[in-house]
Amino acid sequence: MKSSRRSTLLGAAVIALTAGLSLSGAAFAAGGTILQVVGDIEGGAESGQFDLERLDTLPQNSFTTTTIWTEGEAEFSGPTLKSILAEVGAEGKPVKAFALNEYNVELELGTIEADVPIIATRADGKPLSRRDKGPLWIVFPYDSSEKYKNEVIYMESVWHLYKLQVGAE
Ligand SMILES: Nc1nc2c(c(=O)[nH]1)N[C@H]1C(S)=C(S)[C@@H](COP(=O)(O)O)O[C@H]1N2
Ligand SMILES: [Mo]
Repeated sequence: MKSSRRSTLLGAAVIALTAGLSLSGAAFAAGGTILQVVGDIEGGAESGQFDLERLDTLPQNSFTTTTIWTEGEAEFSGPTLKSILAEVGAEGKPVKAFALNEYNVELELGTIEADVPIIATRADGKPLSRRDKGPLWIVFPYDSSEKYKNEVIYMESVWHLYKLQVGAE
């Protein structure tokens, strides 16, 4: 009795430790949903659930740029925002981006181009950790044009992105 209780406690401790580690690290790569697209989408609620693997199957873009929030250049890569919206039948509809820290912003439709922005899944080929504004970050090629250096674009550069809400609320 005593020893089985102890092993139960030990098991609970191991589970708690594992859960703690997975929250802090790159464990999101293990297959869970990292982006939810909700609202006015086609194909039902499941069609709006994206894990990293599914994001990797969508049309990708990558570019090297500095950002006003990070040091030095990095090559950001990930699916285009447009390809995600197309995937769920949400192109041309209003879309609001939500961050884990409760920040949210309505995206101006005119800023969503064919290849830009991307939902960056990686910087220099490595998954973005929370410390690097991951696991997902809406990134524009800031250095490539003056049109990507303004407050609207900066506002839309949502890091810790986890949800896109499609359609009017
Ligand atoms: N997750 C998240 N992304 C965010 C924000 C935020 O608070 N949280 N702020 C936005 C705004 S309003 C701007 S202008 C830019 C710049 O934020 P900064 O004030 O930290 O430079 O990041 C954008 N992305
Ligand atoms: Mo801002």
